[in-house]
Amino acid sequence: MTLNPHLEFGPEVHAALIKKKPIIALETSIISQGLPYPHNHETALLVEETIRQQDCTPATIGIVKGKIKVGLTPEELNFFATERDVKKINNRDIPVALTRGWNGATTVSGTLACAKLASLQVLATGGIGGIHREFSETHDISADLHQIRNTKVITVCSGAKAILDIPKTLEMIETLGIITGTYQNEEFPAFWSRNSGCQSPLRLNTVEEISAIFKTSRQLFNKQGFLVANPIPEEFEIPRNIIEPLIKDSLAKAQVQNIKGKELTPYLLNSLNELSSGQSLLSNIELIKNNANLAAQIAKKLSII
Ligand code: PSU
Ligand code: MN
Repeated sequence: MTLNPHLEFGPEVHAALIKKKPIIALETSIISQGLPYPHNHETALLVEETIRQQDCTPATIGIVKGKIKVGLTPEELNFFATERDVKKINNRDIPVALTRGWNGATTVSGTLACAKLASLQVLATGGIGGIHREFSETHDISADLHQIRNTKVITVCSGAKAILDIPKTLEMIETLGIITGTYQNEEFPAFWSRNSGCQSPLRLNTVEEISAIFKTSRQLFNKQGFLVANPIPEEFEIPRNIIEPLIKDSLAKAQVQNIKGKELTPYLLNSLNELSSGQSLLSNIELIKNNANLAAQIAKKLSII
């Protein structure tokens, strides 16, 4: 199926490639670093099932003993959910992880790089990384943004995580030339909340429109990402005025404890889960499922145009 010696397809993905069934790429960092056990395992299974119900095939991507696995077996998925010290792998880490034979959970940037190798066209996640709020001191910008810019894949997410500086993240997305729009809404979403206070660059009305824009981009450019921001369903959102003070408290705690780099995003997500008594986790799970569902609808459209 593939000439790339570093890629291995799981049986379900292999069969889908032969049948030319639409495939959705999913990341593993959200499982290993983004959500606590057992919710991470349950969510990973639910998201895969959501995609199957749309007659598409899920391809959860991770690095297993130095191979890029596109489509995990139930045992491998369980490994990523239960093993506590799986490394968080972004795009730059992949060659090192493969050469050293590591296991690694891929972030959006790592997963996109792998999805491109496997010729997949759509990825679903919760929220992408972006520019952190303390940017002027730390210069912390997620590798997700540059990889999205470089990869001809549609990334379906609920915006950038609200722990970030959303206005600055939107500026950077524009600078990088990433097509960006909100599905059926005017504002850019803020992960747990439907609104961020920032106007979205574009309102995207239908999956037909999303597929058609992606197709046009592919005909024009070798590299151009497409970010589809899908607001969390209203019944599961946490309004901004409720989540924002908790974000501020979590950021202050992270600063006191000197948490930086790759540890920062998982630390903040975990702290918010505690401070919101599990509410942020419930919302996080619902928005991921919702994104998987939209990603599958887009992938089906893409397969017929
Ligand atoms: N979406 C979630 N939870 C997560 C992530 C996304 O709902 O934990 C992960 C993704 O893997 C994303 C990463 O790429 O967080 C961003 O981390 P950083 O800010 O360190 O680049
Ligand atoms: Mn970072």
